[in-house]
Amino acid sequence: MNLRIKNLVRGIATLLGVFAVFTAYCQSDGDNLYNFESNGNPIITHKYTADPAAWVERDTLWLYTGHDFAGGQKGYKLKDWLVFSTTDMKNWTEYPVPLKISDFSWAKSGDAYAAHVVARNEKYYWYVSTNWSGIGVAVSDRPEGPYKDALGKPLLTNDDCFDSQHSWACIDPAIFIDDDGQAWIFWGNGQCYYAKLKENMIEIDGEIKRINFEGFGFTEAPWIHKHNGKYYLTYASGFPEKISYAMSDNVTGPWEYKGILNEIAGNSNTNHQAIVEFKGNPYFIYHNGAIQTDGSSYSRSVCIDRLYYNEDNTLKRVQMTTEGVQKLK
Ligand code: FUB
Repeated sequence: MNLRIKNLVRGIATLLGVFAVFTAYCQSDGDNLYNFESNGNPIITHKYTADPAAWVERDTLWLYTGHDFAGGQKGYKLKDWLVFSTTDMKNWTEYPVPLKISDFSWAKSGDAYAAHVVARNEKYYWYVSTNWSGIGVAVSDRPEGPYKDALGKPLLTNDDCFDSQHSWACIDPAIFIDDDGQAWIFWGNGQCYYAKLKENMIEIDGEIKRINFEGFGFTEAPWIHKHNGKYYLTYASGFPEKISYAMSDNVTGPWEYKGILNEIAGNSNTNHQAIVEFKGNPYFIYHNGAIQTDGSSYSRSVCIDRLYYNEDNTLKRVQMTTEGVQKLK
């Protein structure tokens, strides 16, 4: 065979090899992906999932959750966080465990409490609460991870919660990136705090402030979103928790209390909401204790229902359903 023919044959063989690997990759889900369909609420029934946060990117909704232990627990026991994705709200993929509390060497508390993931500058940042060890941030190049501690120390600690005395005050981070590109972090238990994040997403920029307004019965789980130019602060109030909300024309307030958004979520003391719009539909994502009767508050399950606005931009009270949301086309 002359050299030209040899090179041609080698080129075709390489192309065929690449094609074969590519085809195998597309056909297999990989050993570590788990595909399932949701049949109403709770949407995930093979594991206990809590404290949802969601992020929408192109045609995919990414769902990040905490991971409760099975029934009969006497307190919140969570050691890792989980990640799921969907393109139609019915068919879901679960990825390998992307982040564990043990990935934060400084988190002596060992509690993988509520978290929030956002994307910025082609990286994904996972803000986690650890109960009394503070709020940390992990980073990855891909939404599904794996993630690595970005700082090697907490981003925020109890010292930053200047008006709080209890050990679990520095929890439940919620990130909001405004239309002008400024990223904000909100967090707290009992008292609600907020601050700017620097462009690098791993440093606080300037002063930490506390939110307060008439009617603000804040327990935990702040979440900020924007709709039609209005800012919405949703949060857990009371205990057992309902989700309440306030509105403002600015991300820094002043806030006006608007009422209850979601009632106590059956069989769970906590409720922890996330609000996102996906393919034109606003969704209210939360957890309840519906799967197992001896699990209740400590073996929770993520649910999704629709969120609706009134004409004046206020929110209609959420109707929690067992049917859940419809499959998207
Ligand atoms: O999952 C532990 C804690 O329970 C979260 O940090 C709170 O929001 C509540 O859901």
